[in-house]
Amino acid sequence: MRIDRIEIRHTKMELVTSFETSMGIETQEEHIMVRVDGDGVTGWGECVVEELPLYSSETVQTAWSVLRDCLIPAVLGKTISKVEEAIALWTKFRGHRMAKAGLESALWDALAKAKGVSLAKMLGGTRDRVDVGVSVGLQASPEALVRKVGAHLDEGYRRIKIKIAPGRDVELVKALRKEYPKVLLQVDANSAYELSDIDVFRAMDDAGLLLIEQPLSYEDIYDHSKLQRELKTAICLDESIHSLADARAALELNSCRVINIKPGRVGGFTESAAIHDYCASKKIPVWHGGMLESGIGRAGNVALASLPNFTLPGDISASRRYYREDIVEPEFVLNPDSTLTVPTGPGIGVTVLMDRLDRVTVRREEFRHR
Ligand code: NPG
Repeated sequence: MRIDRIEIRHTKMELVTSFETSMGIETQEEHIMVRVDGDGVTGWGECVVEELPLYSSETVQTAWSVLRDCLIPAVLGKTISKVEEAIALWTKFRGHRMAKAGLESALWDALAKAKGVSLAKMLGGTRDRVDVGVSVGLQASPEALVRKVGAHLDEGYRRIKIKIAPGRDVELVKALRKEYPKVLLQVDANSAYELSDIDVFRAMDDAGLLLIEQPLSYEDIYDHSKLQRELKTAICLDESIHSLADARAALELNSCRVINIKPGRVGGFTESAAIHDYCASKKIPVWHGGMLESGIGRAGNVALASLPNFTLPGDISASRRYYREDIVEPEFVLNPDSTLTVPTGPGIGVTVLMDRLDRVTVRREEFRHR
């Protein structure tokens, strides 16, 4: 496929409900949608950067400039038959994994469409439905959290993740366990604690949690190994894992027993699949994280989560949980067994609704090969 044209769009989409974590409160999501055209096919990808460097060091502005000045010039006008060939053209640029993942996912979609196969199939997916859960932000009180979780259980979600932050942790787990002793429950600290806070985690170690996600620094692997040694509950790393090399270090140091995979955080589906395969070889389960994606990113996430070692439910909820109107059709709906159906059409298998995409686009830039 010859890459003739690439377009990037900065989008702003209002969330149905605000989302509070230890990093702050979000009411809308700003991402970059990437469109690639070549040989009569169009591929779409979503770059999951945010307005401010709170979760990752990348932002909409940094990703925009790296896409415009480095990644797009590296591939525009080139002919590629595999995504690896595009990666080889930009691999000299260090970091900026979310920017790379946005462009890489659009290329995966375009190449899968050119071949007439689904992205899930092209990535090596083996399931037609993927287990999913819901990630619940910090609420005003433990009672409000219990009510919110109850509402999600009523919707059919069978796995609940809650956000914790210093001072808003053990009592939340206790309140939920009192009301829902058996529900599949996990907590996510988004790097808000230090090793000296170990008593917080000891206090929830008998709560039957599936896992404790990213308790310590977003740059740490070593201290997590010390914490994991002291706990029965599995630690899962998210922010600390940027690559296969990080995953290897984490598993060799026994820093965690589970890994969260987000293509944006690790630079794309290719690196995600490599981490997935490595974890499978070490009998370490993985699950798919979420970055409040629109239907474009969600479709890619569902495809990736259909690989066999994604054995824990992902943070990939139904479209309605995030946005009143998604920008793709069909939108993603929750099946009664707490799964989402993996699209089977070519590429990401959903259609981008251009009028809706136009309404949420605040800036657009187009690059053509001449
Ligand atoms: O369902 O997409 C989802 C949200 C899952 O909790 C979720 N994401 O830390 O994993 C996280 C968190 C997040 C969301 C982080 C947005 C950064 C931005």
